[in-house]
Amino acid sequence: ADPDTWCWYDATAVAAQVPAIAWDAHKGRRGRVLVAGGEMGMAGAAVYAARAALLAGAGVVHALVDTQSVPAVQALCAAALAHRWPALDNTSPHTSAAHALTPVGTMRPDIAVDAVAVGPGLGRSRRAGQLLQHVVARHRTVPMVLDADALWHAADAAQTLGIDAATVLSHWTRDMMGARAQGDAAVVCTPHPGEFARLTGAPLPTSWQARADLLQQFATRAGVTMLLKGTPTLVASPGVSHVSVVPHGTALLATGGSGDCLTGMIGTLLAQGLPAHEAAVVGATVHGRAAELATARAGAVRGTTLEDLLGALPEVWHTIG
Ligand code: NPW
Ligand code: AMP
Ligand code: MG
Repeated sequence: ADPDTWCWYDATAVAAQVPAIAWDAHKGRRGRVLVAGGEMGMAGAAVYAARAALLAGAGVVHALVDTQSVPAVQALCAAALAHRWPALDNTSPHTSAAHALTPVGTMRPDIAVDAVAVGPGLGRSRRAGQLLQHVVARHRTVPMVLDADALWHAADAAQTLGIDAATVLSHWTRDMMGARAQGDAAVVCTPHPGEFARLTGAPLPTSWQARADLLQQFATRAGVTMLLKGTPTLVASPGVSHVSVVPHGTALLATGGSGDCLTGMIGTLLAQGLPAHEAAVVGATVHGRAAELATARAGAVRGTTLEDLLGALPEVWHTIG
């Protein structure tokens, strides 16, 4: 690979980026994260994102989920505050919902968050698309991670409008003042290869150099940090000349819900003030190293679950670097 393009993993540099938690911190100072998703039948995705956000050190996690998913969140992540999806105007098609939304009842408007993680288990309904637009519009001033079905909606909107998905993401994530146009992009998108292919409208190239180039171009056009999952994971950002490579993880992660955990972790790192590129690299590193530790503890991938991944996180945070 071209040495100017690639930034290989540097454990010391990654460790130095982990935000410190002050000894006199209170819960409002350790990062307040909103996880939005979890439609009926996929409460688990929001639960794993919320649990991983807490295990990454968040002080407060809010979960904005479908009404039917609230009991699962309360039972399986009792530390999170659960909120129901607002009732939204269902008369406008979701592709134009960015422009015309009528939220009827939502999270209390005085609830402040430091970062938003949207997409895990969000679903592909028009209602889910409206919720996405609502959440993105309402929280434009805080950093955000877009994953899973949030990316499906971006690809769907692109197809419907006949424009490319990078342009859709760019519009969604900038306010009228172009707040995110300056400096580091405070948005991270975390597609797996299938989701990235959906965003670009073309199969993923097989060569790593071509993948990195495509990811970098997409990140630049969209104005967001792009984390392409895989073995290894790649991270590209506008204004960052190299593509970072994160070579950690085991096939323990090849299981439903593992990406949702990563999304929650990146949400916390963003909430704690890490810039987008660093939040993506640190999140993927710790996620991958927790999988390695959990696999080593068990002696094999088979028989390990996401509970083992989450259980390994404290030691990874403690020993990183
Ligand atoms: P294939 O199978 O290889 O031919 P989707 P999703 C393709 C929620 N979840 N890794 C693949 O093609 C998520 O949060 C809820 C993966 C297939 O066509 C989302 O909201 C859970 N896929 C929602 O489900 C636990 C790859 O992409 C397609 C690939 C849908 O998310 C599970 C799959 O992608 C899940 O997280 C790769 N390396 N390469 C819960 N417990 O609540 C190609 N593909 O259709 O976006 O589905 O990722 O499951
Ligand atoms: P998702 O497909 O959204 O659930 O995300 C899966 C996560 O697990 C991503 O962070 C992938 O990079 C990681 N992952 C999946 N399979 C493997 C594997 N075989 N080895 C290492 N990491 C993996
Ligand atoms: Mg996923």
